[in-house]
Amino acid sequence: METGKRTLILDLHRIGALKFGEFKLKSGATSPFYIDLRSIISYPEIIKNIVELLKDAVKDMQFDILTGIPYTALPLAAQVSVELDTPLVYQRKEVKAYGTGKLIEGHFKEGQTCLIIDDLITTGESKFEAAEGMEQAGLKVKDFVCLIDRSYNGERILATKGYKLSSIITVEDMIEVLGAENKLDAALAQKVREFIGQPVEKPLLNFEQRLEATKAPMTRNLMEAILRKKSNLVLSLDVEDTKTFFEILEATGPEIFMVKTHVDILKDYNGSFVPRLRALAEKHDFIIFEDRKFADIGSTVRKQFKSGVYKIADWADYVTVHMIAGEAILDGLFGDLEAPRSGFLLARMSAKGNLISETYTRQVLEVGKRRKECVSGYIGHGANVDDIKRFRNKIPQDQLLLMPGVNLDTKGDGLGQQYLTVENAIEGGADAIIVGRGVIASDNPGAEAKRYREAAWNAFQKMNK
Ligand code: 5BU
Repeated sequence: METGKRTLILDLHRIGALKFGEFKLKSGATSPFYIDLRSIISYPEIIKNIVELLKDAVKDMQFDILTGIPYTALPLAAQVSVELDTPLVYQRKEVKAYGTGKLIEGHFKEGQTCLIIDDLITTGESKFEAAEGMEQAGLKVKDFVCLIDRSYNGERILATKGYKLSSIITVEDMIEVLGAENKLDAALAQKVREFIGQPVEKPLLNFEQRLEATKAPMTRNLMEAILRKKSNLVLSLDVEDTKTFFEILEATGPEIFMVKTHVDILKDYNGSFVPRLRALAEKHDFIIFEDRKFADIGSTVRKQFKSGVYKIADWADYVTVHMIAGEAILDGLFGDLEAPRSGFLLARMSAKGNLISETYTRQVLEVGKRRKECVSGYIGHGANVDDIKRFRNKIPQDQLLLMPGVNLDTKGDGLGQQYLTVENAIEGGADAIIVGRGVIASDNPGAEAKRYREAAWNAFQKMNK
C-alpha cells in the first residue's frame, strides 16, 4: 500500500475520525466501527495528503468540472479544483426559497462532464441523489471518487445506473494498517470483516415469512389473496365500455388476484356497474383496486373518494395515491371511512421522462413507512433488475411492491410507456405485476391472462423457494 494511504489511515485513527468498538447506527444495528470525517478540515496536513491521493485517483478520468458532496467532501473538492485548475461547482443541500432558486452554484455549460467526490460510501443511495441534481442541471456524471469505501457492494449499486466508483481506501486496508500497528486486535478486526461482509439491507425474506411479520390487516389481506389464489397478476382493465369490461373480467377472473380499474374511462358507467363488479369479485375471488391516483389536498380528496358519481370508497378496497400534496392526503382519504381501505403510493413511474426523482421516491417511502396502517405498498418501476432491487431494498418487507409497465411481447407503446419483462419485474422484487394491454388487447384475454399468471407465478416461486 502507498505511504500516503497508510499515513491517512493512521492519521484518521489518531484524530478519532475512525473508531472501533460498539456503535449504534441510525438503522438500529450495532456496528463494530465508526467513521466520521467531518473533523478533518481542522487538520491541514491531513487535507494535503488527501488532496494528493485524490489527484492521483482521478488522473486518468475524463471530466470538465468537479464537485464535492457537501459538507465534508466540498472543501476537499475545492482544493483539488485549485490544484488541477479545473472549475468547481456545488449543489445546495436545500434549494433557496428566495432569490435565484438555483440548485447548483458555480458556472458551467450544459453537456459538460462532472466528477463527483465524496468522503464515504455506505449504501450508495446519497450518490444517486447527488448525480441526479447534476444531471437535472444538464451535466453528465460518469465517475465518483470516495475517500473510504465501507459499502457492501457500492461499486455494483452505482453501476446499475452506469456510474463508476473509485475509492482510495477500503475497510480491509484499514484493518491491515491498524492491525500491523497493534491499534486493532484480531478479534475486533474479524468482527469488522463480518460486519462489512453483510448487506446493509436485509435480503427479502420468503413471502410466507413476510406475511407472518405483517400486521396491517389490509396488507395481510392482499398477501393472503396472492397465496390463496396462487397468482400475482393484477389485471389493469382499461376499457371504455362495460360490456367489454365484464366479458374480459369473466374470462380472466380465475387467473387474477386483483383487478385494477380506471372507472372514469367507462363511457356507460351506471348504477349496475358496482353490483356486477362485486358479484364477479366474489365469484372468482379477486380484490378490487381503483387506480384513481388521488393528488389533491386532504379535504378535496376526501370528497373525490367518497362522493361524486363513482363513490369510490364504497367499492374499491385499494386506491393509488400521489404524495405530491404531502402526508395529509392520507388523513383526508383514510381518516373517516366506514369500511377499511388502504392505499398504494406512487413511488416511481414507468412513463418515459416522468418527473419523479430519487429524492421524491425516498420521501414517498419515508411517509409510507410511517403509515403502514393505511399504506399497503407502492407502485414502482425500474430500468433493469438491479435497479428494481435497489428500489425494493428500501421498501419495508411488510409492504408490497406492485409493478405496472410489464409486457411479455413488447418494449413500449409509442406513447411513452416502457415495458419490463415479467421475469425482470419479479426477480427485482415486485410482489405482483400489473398488466393491461398485454392481456386485454389480445383476442383471447383468458388464455393470455393465464400465460402472464404462469410466468409471474413461476418467477415468484423461484424467488420464494
Ligand atoms: P398497460 O396496458 O399494461 O401498459 O397498462 C398499465 C396500467 O398501469 C395503466 O392502467 C396505467 O395507468 C398504469 N400505470 C403504468 O402503466 N405506469 C405507472 O407508472 C403507473 C401506472 Br403509476
